[in-house]
Amino acid sequence: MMNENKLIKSFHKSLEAKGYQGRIVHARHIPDLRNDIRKYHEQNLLYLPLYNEYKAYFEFEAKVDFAQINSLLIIAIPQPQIEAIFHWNKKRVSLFIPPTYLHGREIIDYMTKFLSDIFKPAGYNLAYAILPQKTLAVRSGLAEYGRNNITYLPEMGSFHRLLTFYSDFPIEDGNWQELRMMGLCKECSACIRKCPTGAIPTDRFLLRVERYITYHNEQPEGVPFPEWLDSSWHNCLVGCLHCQKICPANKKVKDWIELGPIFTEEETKLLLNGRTIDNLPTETKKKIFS
Ligand code: B12
Ligand code: SF4
Repeated sequence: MMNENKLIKSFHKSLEAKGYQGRIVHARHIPDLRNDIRKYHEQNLLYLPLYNEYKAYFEFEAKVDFAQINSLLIIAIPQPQIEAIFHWNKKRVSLFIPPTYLHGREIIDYMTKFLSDIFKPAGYNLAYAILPQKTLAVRSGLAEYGRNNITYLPEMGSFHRLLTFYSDFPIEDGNWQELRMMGLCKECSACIRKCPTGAIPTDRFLLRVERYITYHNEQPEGVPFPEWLDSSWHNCLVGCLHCQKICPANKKVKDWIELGPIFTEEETKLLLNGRTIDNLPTETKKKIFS
């Protein structure tokens, strides 16, 4: 146990040195986690097309190539917004990409190595996990829910990415809590009032996914926006930031913006004309991929 305690300390210290946060929970809560989603599905409260789309996350199977899963490691990493700049009719137009949309694969690879460097030398294994992470983050005590159903941490607000790993690292049971809403939300309804589509209900906590701007703008090319979605409500290149930008718990992070690609007037024109990526000049292609 001595060595395990040392590893837990090293885990927290290494994360904190990077500005990250993490928790380790006992694997016996895996069925509880599944049940946290199943119970809403059984009451028909989850939007069925979305449920089916993300079934692998909600009805997740814990498969790893080591003998036994003993714990779940959940990590939160701060993430900025990215500003992409376009030029149109001699004007500069900034379009934002919300936190967590970019570089997902690189961050998973980076964190796999980061955590392996801590746990592998002691003989423990790790595997990236696909499961409902907001629920796990709140159950583990790492985060709290905002009314907008997004998770919040004190220093990062909602501008973070969650990552989960299965491990055979043994942990004593203890970190499993009731789902918790941020204290700040008790006296606040800014996100409810700001959301133009009414996706954040007042009669229940669970969001109305079918009203999300994000749900609709993440649909593949060719799927039209519903008629009720007013085009003036769009506020990002993809996703939505209405409720996160207005939120007082994001005061410290809401202006954290990193500069992304800058598209010239000519490039913007090509994109608006629907030119496919394969038929774009090499320089423009590079910007798109970045
Ligand atoms: C499916 C999904 C989507 C779907 C559906 C969203 C949804 N609400 O389910 C779509 C495509 C629409 C989407 C949109 C977005 N997503 Co998304 N999405 C996911 C995914 C894959 C699963 C989420 C999930 O578990 N949904 C199931 C629902 C039922 O769970 P829930 O929303 O947590 O609901 C819980 C609460 O309502 C709670 N509850 C019920 N009653 C009560 C009562 C009280 C008092 C309390 C406290 C709690 C409570 O119980 C429910 C179940 O536990 C995760 C990645 C992952 N692996 O987890 C990313 C993830 C949640 N998404 C993320 C992000 C950033 C977004 C967007 C903000 C992107 C954007 N800027 O536009 C939006 C906004 C989403 C929102 N407001 O919820 C991040 C969240 C980071 C964060 N800080 O929370 C994640 C974790 C991805 C990541 N790796 O970082 N997403
Ligand atoms: S805007 Fe207010 S109610 Fe909504 S999540 Fe933030 S603090 Fe909570």
